[in-house]
Amino acid sequence: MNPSPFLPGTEPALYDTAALQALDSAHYLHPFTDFKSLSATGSRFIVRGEGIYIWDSNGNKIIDGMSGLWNVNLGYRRVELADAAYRQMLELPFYNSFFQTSNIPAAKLAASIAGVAPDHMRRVFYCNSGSEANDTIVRMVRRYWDLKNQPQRKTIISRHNAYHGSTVAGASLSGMSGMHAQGDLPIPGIVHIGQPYHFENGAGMTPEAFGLHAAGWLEEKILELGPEKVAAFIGEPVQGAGGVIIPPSTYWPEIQRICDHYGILLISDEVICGFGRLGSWFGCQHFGTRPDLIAFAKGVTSGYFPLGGVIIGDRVADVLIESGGEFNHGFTYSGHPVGCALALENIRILQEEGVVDQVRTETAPHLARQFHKLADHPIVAITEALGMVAGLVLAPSPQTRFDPADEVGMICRRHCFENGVIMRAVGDRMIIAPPLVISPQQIDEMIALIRRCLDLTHVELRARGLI
Ligand code: PXG
Repeated sequence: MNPSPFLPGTEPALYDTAALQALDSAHYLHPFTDFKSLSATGSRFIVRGEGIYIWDSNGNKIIDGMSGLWNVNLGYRRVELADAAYRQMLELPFYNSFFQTSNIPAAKLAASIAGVAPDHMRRVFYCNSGSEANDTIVRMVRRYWDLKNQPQRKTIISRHNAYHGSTVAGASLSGMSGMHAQGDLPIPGIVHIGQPYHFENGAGMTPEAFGLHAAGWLEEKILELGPEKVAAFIGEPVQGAGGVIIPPSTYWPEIQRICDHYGILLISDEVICGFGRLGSWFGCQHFGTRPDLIAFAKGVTSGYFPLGGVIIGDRVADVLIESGGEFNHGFTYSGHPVGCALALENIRILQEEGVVDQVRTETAPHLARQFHKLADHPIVAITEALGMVAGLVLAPSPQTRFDPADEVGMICRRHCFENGVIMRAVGDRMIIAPPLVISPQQIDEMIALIRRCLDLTHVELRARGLI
């Protein structure tokens, strides 16, 4: 009997990496990539995964400190997840949910998600990704206000440096200037306020005072636009792609108060935070907000299948349902039976193995303790951690910052990759989001590798005269 939940495998095969790179560069345009420069360097091929580890085509074993792309929460090679998909593929690989039909996994999963969501959220609308979830939300929010006879309430307020996806509406909701610059975004009716990044924007203020101050930017924007024109506010509980920006504890309660005061909808984009990442089922439960809509994707299937959706609170669902009339929106693969069967199994494992509680009570506190020890490193200005996400700022000294043009994050990221750990660089922030199943011993192994890579980065920055 194999005690590990991961399917045992043979040693990974070695591949002809150069041939794979040639193939890749001849035909495959990658997302968020400078095509020209990638074709000059060649891609790194990941060929296999097991637990928290992945292997590249040259046989290197690497700790996946980013859970794939914030999504492989149960780790790689979970046999039950693969089995659930296989069994459903044989039983019913596809049927649509359009013309008054349904399928068993889709209906069961909606109930299962309602069971872990906040009490007032009992309905689920499916799509295939986080971007589509947020596109769905834009349409749903506007439909809600139309049905409430307040069609002038169109504007959705988001934040700079937010990430809500890459479709036209998702990229518009996102607060990334580089994305807006391509394709004349944002679309009308989406505006942005500042992010609650204390280290960068809160000089001279305690985190608590800054949290209230940053939430106040929402109220200022509502008053500037006219409260009767504002439909909703959207935010990630912790900004992920923006660099693991963990807001002060005062921020979200004040945002909730402002939304309640002006009657505007609160949207929690839980594509990263949902399904246990912060040690709670959803980030809103950790921060104490009561959203009207939740966007989810990624961790719902631990990344084994593309599936996303929207969880809808009673305030919105009651109006959408009671008013009657068709909601003219949906996708071929809304409620895909294979993705839903896999997600059901994923949630069953999270529940039966107590993964979320284990993160909250055991592994996240351990990660925080170990990660904060990196703060003594000469090129680390601050460290922050919450649940299974953490970030640090690379800086020449606590009072100064590197020149963004020197791309120190990319230097550090390269050392990480070459030394067996994946960390993501966002400007001068180095971030991690390891699988929720990482053990305390594996956390120690990961932190030791990160320290080594910080040392190597330090040496390289000195050699380049950047310190
Ligand atoms: N909302 C949030 C909060 C996300 O993090 C999306 C929506 C869009 O999801 P899809 O499934 O459409 O990609 C995301 C996705 C990064 C990175 O570099 C992060 C994401 C996607 C790609 C890269 O950190 N998050």
